[in-house]
This record gives sequence, C-alpha cells and structure tokens, in this order.
Amino acid sequence: MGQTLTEKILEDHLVEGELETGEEIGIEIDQVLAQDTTGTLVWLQFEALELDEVKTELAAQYCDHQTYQFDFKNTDDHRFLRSAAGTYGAHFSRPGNGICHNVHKENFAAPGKTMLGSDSHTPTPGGMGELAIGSGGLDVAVAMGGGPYYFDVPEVVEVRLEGELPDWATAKDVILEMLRRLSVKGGVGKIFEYTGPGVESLSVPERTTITNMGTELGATSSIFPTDENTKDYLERVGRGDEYERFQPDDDADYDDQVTIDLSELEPLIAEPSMPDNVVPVREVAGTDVDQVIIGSCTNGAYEDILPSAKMLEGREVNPTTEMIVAPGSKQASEMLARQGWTAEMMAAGVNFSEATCGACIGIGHVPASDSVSLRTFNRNFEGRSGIEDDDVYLCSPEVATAAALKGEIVDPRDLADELGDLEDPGFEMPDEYTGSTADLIDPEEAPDDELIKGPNISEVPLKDELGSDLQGPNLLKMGDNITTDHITPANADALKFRSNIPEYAKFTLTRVDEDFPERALEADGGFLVAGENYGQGSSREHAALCPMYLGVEGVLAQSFARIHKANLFNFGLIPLTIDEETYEQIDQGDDVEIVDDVAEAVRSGQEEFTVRIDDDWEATAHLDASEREREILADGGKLSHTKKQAQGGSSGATPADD
Ligand code: MIC
Ligand code: SF4
Repeated sequence: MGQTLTEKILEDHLVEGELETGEEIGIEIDQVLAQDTTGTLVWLQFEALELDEVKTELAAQYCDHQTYQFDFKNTDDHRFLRSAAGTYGAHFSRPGNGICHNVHKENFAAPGKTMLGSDSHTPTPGGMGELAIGSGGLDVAVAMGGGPYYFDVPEVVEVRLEGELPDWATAKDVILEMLRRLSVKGGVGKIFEYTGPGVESLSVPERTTITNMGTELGATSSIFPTDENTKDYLERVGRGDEYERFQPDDDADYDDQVTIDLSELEPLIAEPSMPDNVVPVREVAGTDVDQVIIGSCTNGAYEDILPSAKMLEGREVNPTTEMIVAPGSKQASEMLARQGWTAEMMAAGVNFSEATCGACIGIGHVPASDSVSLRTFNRNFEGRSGIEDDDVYLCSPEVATAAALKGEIVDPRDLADELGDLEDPGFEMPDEYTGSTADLIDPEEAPDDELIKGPNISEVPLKDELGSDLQGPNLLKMGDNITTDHITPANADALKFRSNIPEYAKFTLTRVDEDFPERALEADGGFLVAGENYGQGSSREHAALCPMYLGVEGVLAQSFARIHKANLFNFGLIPLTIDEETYEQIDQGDDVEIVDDVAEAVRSGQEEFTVRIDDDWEATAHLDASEREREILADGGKLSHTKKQAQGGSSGATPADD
C-alpha cells in the first residue's frame, strides 16, 4: 500500500516511535515560529532550560498581535523578543511587518519541511506542502533547542477536490463548507490532506486560506501536495530554488475520505458565534451590517484585498457601514500602495490599518453594541471582538465587500445582478512580490546579544511534583466548546500581561464567571469541569499556566482540544476524561477526590481513576497519556521535568529527547 504525503514527511523526520495511527512519535522540527503574545514565554522558557542557541534550520520571531503598543508593557515585550532573537539566533520581524503566518509564507515556508509554531494557525504553510503544527510555547522552546516534537500520529483524511470554483465562490467557501460538514470538533486527531483534480485549480494563496482555517476544525494540520502552482508561487516570491515536488502515492491508504465538488460551492458565511455555524449567504441576506473588516491570517493577503479593491473601484461604501482593511503583511500594504489600490479604496471610504492581528482579538475596531460585523477572519467566538454579545460573521473578502457596498448582507451574485456592472473580480497574483525587507532582521545582522527585560517581564512559575492525594472543590462547571479565549482572554487589557503570569492570572475564566480567580485562590486547589472539546482555539499555554498559578490541579472534561491537552500536561495539570452521565451529575462546588494514589498511578500507567464526589458517589475518569506525558505530569510539568532530567534525576525520556 502506498503512502500519504503526510506519512512521507513524517517518515523523513521520524526520530522516535512507530508510524502507526494513534501511537506517539517524536519528529525532528526544521522550522519554528513564535509570535509576540506567545513568544515571550517561549524565550523565557528557553532561557530557564539553559539552552544556548537555536538549533533548528530556521527560527522566526514575529511581532504581530499587539502592534499598536497601547501600553509600555507591549513595547517592552517587543524589545525583549528582538533581544532574544538576536541573542539566540532567530529571524526577527518587527512590529507592523505583518502577521506571522503571512510573513512566514512569503519569506520562509518551504515544501517538505516540518514546522512547529506557538500559534494555532501555524498549519498555514500546509498550502505549500510544509507539515506545520501549532503547539504551546514550551514545546516550541524545546524544539528550538533541538529536541523532537512528540505527538500522537493523527488519522490522515483525504479531502478530494473535484471540479472548479464557480464565479463568486472562493477558497474561503471551501473551508467554510468543511466546517459546515464536520464542525469545530470534526478534525480533532486528524490531518486533512487535499487531493484530486480540483487541487490544480487553486493557487498557493488560495490553498493557504484553506490550510489556515483548517485549525477551526480542531485538526492537527492540513496539507496540499506541491505542483506547478507551488513552483509558480515560490518563483513569484523570489524563492523558486526552494521548490520540490511532494505528492502522495497513487495508492495511498487514507483513514477516511471527504469529497468536495468545487463547482457546487456557493458563497457561504459563518453566523455568530462559532466558525461552524455555516449557511449560504443568501439565507441571511438583508441583515443590516454596521462594520466590515478585511484582514487576518486567513484572508488578509494581497490577493485577498485586491478583489475587494476592484469591487470598490469607482463606488462608495454604504454610509451606515464602516469598512476597515487590515493587510496581513507590510509587503501587501506596500504593493497595494505602490499600485494605487490603497488610494482607490480610501476614496471609496475604506479605513486602512497597519498590518496586524489587531481586531481579530479585540484590539481596535471593536464593534458597536448591538451591531453586526462581517469579517474575513477565521474565528468568531463570542466576545473575541472585544464586546460581549457580539454578532460577528465570517466570510470571503468578496462577500464582505458586497455587504459594505449594500449596507446589508447580500449574496454577491445578487448584488452583481442588481448593479449590472459588477463583475466577479477573480483571483490574481502579482508577477513578482516586491517590498522592502527592512523590517525582517537576519540573525547575523541582529543588533542585540543579550536579553533586555522590562519591569513587567516576570519568571515562569513552576509547580510542585504531583502529590499522592488530589482533592478539592469543583471550582467551575462549564459547557461544551469552551475556548482558550474564555479561559485567558486576548483583548487589549489582558494582552499586556502575557509575560506576567501573576497579573494575567487575574483574568482567568472571568468571561465565564468573574469571581473565578478569587474563588480559586481561596480554595487553594480544586478542579475545573467541562463538556466536550475543552480548550479549543488558540495555542496559548497561558490557558493552562494561569489556572495552575491559581492552584487548579486538574480538569475533568468529556473531551479536550489537542493543543490545550498538551499544555495541561506541560504545566502539571491532570486532564481526566469523564462520561456524559458523570458530567451531568457533578455540580459546581461539589468536593472532588481522586481516590487512588495519584502520583503512583500516573507514573505506573494506570488509565482508570476513581473519583469520589462529595463523599457520596463515585465515577470513573480516564487518563489518556503516553509514558512521556505521565512523567512530565508527575514531575509537575515539562519545565521541572526537563530540569530534573538535566540533573539526572528521573526515569523516562532523557532531556535530550525532550
Ligand atoms: C488566536 O488567533 O487566538 C491567537 C491570538 O493568534 C492565538 C495565539 C495567542 O493566544 O497568542 C492562537 O491562535 O494560538
Ligand atoms: Fe492573528 Fe487572528 Fe490569525 Fe490569530 S487568527 S494569528 S489573532 S490574525
């Protein structure tokens, strides 16, 4: 039986374990990526591990999320990141140079490589045949120090694309269709591999829109084969020599298959407030729209803004709708400006932002109360835009621009009929991507050779070893699909504390219950209880670290999102799975006691744990963990575990392995 493309790349990079679905393997990482709001912990942990230099082929540190620098703390973080990149040997992308995924795609992503990044949308270069995976910052720090990355071999699902996209349907509609069919949990434990005759009709930027938003399916990664289109894109960005052909074997054996006939797609839209609430645009047509934003790592590239510019040429944005364009990279901004498109859009009533994540996490352009915002982003979790009870829809740049022109949601095909002279702008790439590289600093040219820490940058807290008795109250009972935005919000008020855990911890779960941090600190121990898919969304390890800092010992959930579960192990919190009946029966405030000798049971490989609730009834909880994860958990987290091993004090994997 032949191999999938995923298997080929994994096999090329395998350093430990067997390539069997569900088995834990360790792979060599070629490239790493960090951004500003996760990067500070990456480097603080790199320093704490006493690692002395970047060992991967390439490491890149971007400053993209909080580039408005509302507070000196953000600016201090950026200066610290520049100093860390210089000290340890990473490329540094200055604040305002663009979103990590866009800048990485333009400058570094390459076929056949592996990448680990401390951002959940790291899989973006899958559209160029790179196998890229998102993780917590500590895993990135270890990989950057030359350690393998460990994870369970995912199922590989073939997504067979047939036909070609019709007018007004775009790559965004392909991934929205996947979300409509499979939901935000549908990709957990899976890698989606795109195949079939439809692949060649999609250019690299279209493919990366799909691989980027594959994250919203909960997938480990998404990948396309490489072909003439990949070569063509690499040539246009001036890196044609990095092209290599990577294809699955004709008789590759996939774990599952999905078929999408591109020619049957129509403009789609995700309704508030989950990326899988997808319906055809025409079903919500007529809804008044107050704000439209084009941007983000999904649809903020030059090729995403150009169609919008063409649609706006000679027209004006509706007077009751505000339209903002936030390019994904400064290269895109510079090219659009030099070609005159920026002026064209400004004349139509568009407000241009710097190249930043910004509004995607509620930093700037927060919607008005009781208003509708249409965005070309990938996430519309409730409150993420910066206001609770928001109404954020996700769609393509074409659908967003049509709404800006009409002032209400409209299927662009209907708007074209109505206006008579509006044509599908189509998809167009420049012959050559040009732009200054002044904002991208090579490690060899780095101005710094020592860390510069401002007063807000504190140490990463450590946890004690896991004890024998674990007992405490159920501090909070939550529902399904709790996101890391609920656990540790990423808005302007909170983001300035990403390098200061004691301060950031004060925001923990306040979006679910504002008294939570105080209650947790008072209880000095206890558990969180949740439904399905706990911890979906961002890779931020703060969502494990902050509860840990507040004394939380573990999480009892019906299921966990992949990156968050790994982060729980990394910070010494036990992730136990419970069934629906136990979930229904357990109440907030109930006393939870794990009856077994927990430390001993975790180390010895025990999978079933007895949990006694309120000294009244018992349930069984499961620990699904590899030997390596068990050692990490028992040692109080990966930082303590790795340090302990460096001193020669624990069984299990060696520090070099980690
Ligand atoms: C996001 O889209 O939620 C973020 C902000 O990019 C996060 C990273 C973070 O929390 O800093 C992500 O996707 O991992
Ligand atoms: Fe930035 Fe939004 Fe992309 Fe996250 S999803 S990297 S916040 S643009």
